[in-house]
Amino acid sequence: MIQISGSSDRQIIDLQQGDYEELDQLNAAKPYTKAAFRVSKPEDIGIGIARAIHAAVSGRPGGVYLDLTAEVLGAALDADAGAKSLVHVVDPTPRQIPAPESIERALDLLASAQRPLIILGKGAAYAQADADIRSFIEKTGIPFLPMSMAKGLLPDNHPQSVAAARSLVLAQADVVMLIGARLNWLLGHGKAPQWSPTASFIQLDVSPTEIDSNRPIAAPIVGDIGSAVSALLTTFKPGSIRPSAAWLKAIADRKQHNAESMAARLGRNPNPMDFYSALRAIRDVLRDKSDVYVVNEGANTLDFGRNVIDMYEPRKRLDSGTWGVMGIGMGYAIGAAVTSGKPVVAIEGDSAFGFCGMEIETICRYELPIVTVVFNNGGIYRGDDINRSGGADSSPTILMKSARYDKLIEAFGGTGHHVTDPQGLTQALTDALASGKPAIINCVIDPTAGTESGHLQSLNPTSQIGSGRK
Ligand code: TZD
Ligand code: MG
Repeated sequence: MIQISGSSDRQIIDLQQGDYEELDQLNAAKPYTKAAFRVSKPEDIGIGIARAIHAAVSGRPGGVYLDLTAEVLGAALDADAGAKSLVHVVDPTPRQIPAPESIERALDLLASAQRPLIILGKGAAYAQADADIRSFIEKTGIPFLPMSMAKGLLPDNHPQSVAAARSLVLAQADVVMLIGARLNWLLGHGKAPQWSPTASFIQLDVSPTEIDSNRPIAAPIVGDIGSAVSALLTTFKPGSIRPSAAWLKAIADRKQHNAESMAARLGRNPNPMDFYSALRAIRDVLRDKSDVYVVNEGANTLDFGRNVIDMYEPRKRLDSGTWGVMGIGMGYAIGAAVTSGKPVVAIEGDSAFGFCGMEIETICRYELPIVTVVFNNGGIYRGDDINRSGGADSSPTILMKSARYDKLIEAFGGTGHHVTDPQGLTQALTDALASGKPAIINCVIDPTAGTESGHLQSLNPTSQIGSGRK
């Protein structure tokens, strides 16, 4: 994504003389973007756009900022400059072929493995090398685990998916191949106790500086994922890589055990609804609608949603991602609907929705086929927290339980639904998707059902406020 903006008068900004909307935008943007550029001369506009495109899409893609000074904005710009610069950018994503010996080294390591594992990150999904990735996984028989935005690269019901045995495979794999996935907090930094301290890692990444970031990588493959996987496929000798029978059996047993507990949780029908019974209803409606994009944010709403809603196609799930940021939901939903023309279901925590909910005006103005399901549990994580300081105000994590998010969209001509049970949710979601029009479903969830930080309680410090409370 390239963000283009005009800037106030440079001389006034640089001397901090106090201009209308004075801000040194270029420097403000630098720490948060992959690159930031400024165009100061009208004749440089084409070069500026070309530089921004190269920076945004080459290597690991990222957001880029382009600042246009008042002189550039005030000049009669060459109307074709943008188009010309696009022609100049012949191939913004040239292949980055990995070294052949890095391919051999990785295949040798995999051949030595008893308990191999492949982790697919969103880099693997972005690479759009779906057929080769699937072919490598199926030909080697290696179990794979998709990170949340790689879900659907191979369908979630693929027999080699080990999403349902995640903790077992992380702890016990002896050789791990990371494809476009980083060993960041989402993967426990690759460290014990989540991982075996003796596991060896292979990492496919377009960015050489990612190698050894958290743990030594025995076999780095630096290159674009498409070239790397295709080289692996052509160099690989069939039969040379064999996950042990004991490994596959241990995984199958754990998958079955976990699938049974999940089925039991999903099968319950508590009143009021909990996350599972609501997500079950959504899952069942979406099961045969693989064209639908799924957007998901929140804490429990995100963590449970990721596990319950299966994806069958790549790049169809958009969520809070690496930084766990709230407020991306409505923007992602609008982006997905506009660029694909396909329907979107945004599954939003009520707090998460509050960060971006006003975008429903845009959704209604453009009549986008977006159904927003607000999981209304009356709060951040849960709706029954108490104020530990003992004051009369409610806890700062509490939101209004009686809020009718469905009424919001009616103000803009959209359709609101208020549901309190899975049958109502099924009906409302089915109707809303059939209409192809903007809708919000206010989905009432038990305020006591969630946990602080979803599944990430280990990251929470213990509150000192009111800790001596009786
Ligand atoms: N601000 C921003 C921009 N990003 C964040 N991740 C947070 C604050 C902290 N935070 C989380 O990590 S999840 C969350 C916040 C505020 C909201 C969770 O409440 P929810 O979800 O209602 O969206 P559940 O279903 O009630 O857990
Ligand atoms: Mg909530």
